[in-house]
Amino acid sequence: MTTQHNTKPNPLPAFDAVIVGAGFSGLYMLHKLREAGLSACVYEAGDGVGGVWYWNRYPGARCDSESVYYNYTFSEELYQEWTWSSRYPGQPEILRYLNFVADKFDLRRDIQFRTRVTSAHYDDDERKWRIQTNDGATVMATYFISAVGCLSATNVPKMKGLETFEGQWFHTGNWPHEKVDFHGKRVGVIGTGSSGIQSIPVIAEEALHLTVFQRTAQYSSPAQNHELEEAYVQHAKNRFHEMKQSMRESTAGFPYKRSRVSALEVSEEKRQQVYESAWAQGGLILTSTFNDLLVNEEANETLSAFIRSKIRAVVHDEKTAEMLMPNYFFATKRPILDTRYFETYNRENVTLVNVKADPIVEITPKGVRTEKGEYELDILVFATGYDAMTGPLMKMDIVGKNGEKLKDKWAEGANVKTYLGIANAGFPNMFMITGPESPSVLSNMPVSIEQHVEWIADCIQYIREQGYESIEAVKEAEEAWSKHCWEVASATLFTKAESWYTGANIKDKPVGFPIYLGGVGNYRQICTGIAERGYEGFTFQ
Ligand code: N01
Repeated sequence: MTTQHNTKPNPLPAFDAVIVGAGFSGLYMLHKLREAGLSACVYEAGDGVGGVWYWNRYPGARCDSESVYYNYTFSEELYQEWTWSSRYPGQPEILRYLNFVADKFDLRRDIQFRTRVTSAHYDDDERKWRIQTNDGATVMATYFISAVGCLSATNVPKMKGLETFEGQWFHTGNWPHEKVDFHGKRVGVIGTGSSGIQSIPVIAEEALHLTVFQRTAQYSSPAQNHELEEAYVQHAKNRFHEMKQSMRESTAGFPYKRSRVSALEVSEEKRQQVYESAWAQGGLILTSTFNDLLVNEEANETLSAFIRSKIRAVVHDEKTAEMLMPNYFFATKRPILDTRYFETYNRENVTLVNVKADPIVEITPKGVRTEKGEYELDILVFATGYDAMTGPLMKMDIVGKNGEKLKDKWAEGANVKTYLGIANAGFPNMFMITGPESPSVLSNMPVSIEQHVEWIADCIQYIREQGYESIEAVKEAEEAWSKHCWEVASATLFTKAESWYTGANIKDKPVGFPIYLGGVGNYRQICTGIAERGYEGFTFQ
């Protein structure tokens, strides 16, 4: 690992940049900074690259962005060299891809694995970050770059008695490397978000009995996953430049065409045809079938009702089907793609428990006790999600100028405020890749990651060329961005649901909407414009 020592005597190792996390974001950030001639060190808690794809090894884990679009596009050579096997890439394949990237660009030599950043404090005098890791080391860095991802702080709800459970328990986002054997076991899954809905059908096939503890019934549609034909992959490769441009200019980072038609301006028959066709096609396309599904309650209800009818048609037992009926606005919680999820409830070895009607009281040594009974279990799976977006950043003790803690800045009651989701007033030379108030989780992540990494690398280049030492977001610019973010979100139905998007899934977390919904293409233009105008909304020293 190359270190760059200051001219002033300094006993601590010093880097131009410290990057936290070796997932999609951290790997590309390292590559970009190296290209620009900077010394950089990546700290990664896992013992391999991959980020969420390193940790999420639960049964059935698969991405629901189509593989040919879920790629880096900064290198055409890389795009041409890698070939995906299925429409939606499985976790092992994505992990292989990220390892391939790390090897191709020789990234590992600047990554320190099995190391967590515990704190990052800005030294006002030195204008540098003092970064501590869990192995007791301290290093200095001019730039502190968070590449921690949006969904890496797992949420295991505090349930009375968990420590007394005599079986094994796991969280989907922190799954063991060894295969968990469900054969002959009584298994419980708490949670029916994307992770639960992907793992439930797979676990049900193996387990002696599966009990699903559902709090909120969810909309889910078939992924229609399948092996990819060589000709299809080749076609995607041939269209690399066109596809890259289209994704970068799009609303959500995919090269899909979005409808310009309202769901309410077509006949019932036409609407059903459109929904049936999207259903058969599979994937996230359902939300783009009409242009007002996410802003108009009546329009949304047409699609919500369509999905409910699909669930009813699949699930044989009426009582179970009723428990599975979602009643929020479709897609205001993260849309879910599944493979034979609702069919799973027709199996004799699967029981559904509605924990809204029959709440979990405690975990006992033998299993889960609800108000109405006890379910004996050998294995308990928490598919209970994440303290999203701010959670991974808050796990580190980040202290900016004048001793201000990021935790206090984003404290309870005060909505998160950032500038562009990239920077924070009071935290000079700190950058967040896909931070709160950027398009992040409501976009195709690699597209948004690349945009941030490239913007940050250009910004650092600018600072160096101009002979500045630091850059910092201006408070007023941050206020204005946050306000804009909220205005855009509140014109949609997204803010009406209780979801991890809003923070409602985490007890005592301030509820807001820290995702920019103005579209990936617009957002890119805004960020580029700000840079072109000499980094408007930032000050330099
Ligand atoms: O987490 P979630 P996830 N008692 O928060 C329930 C991405 N991802 O890991 O809805 C009982 O969505 C909770 O209930 P409720 C994707 O962006 C992508 O599944 O809050 N239940 C909910 O059912 C996704 O959206 C992929 O009422 C409790 C579930 O647990 C995000 O990660 C795959 C509870 C949590 O669902 C998170 O998905 C996997 C409690 N105390 C993940 N606490 C793909 O690309 C929580 N729940 C396919």
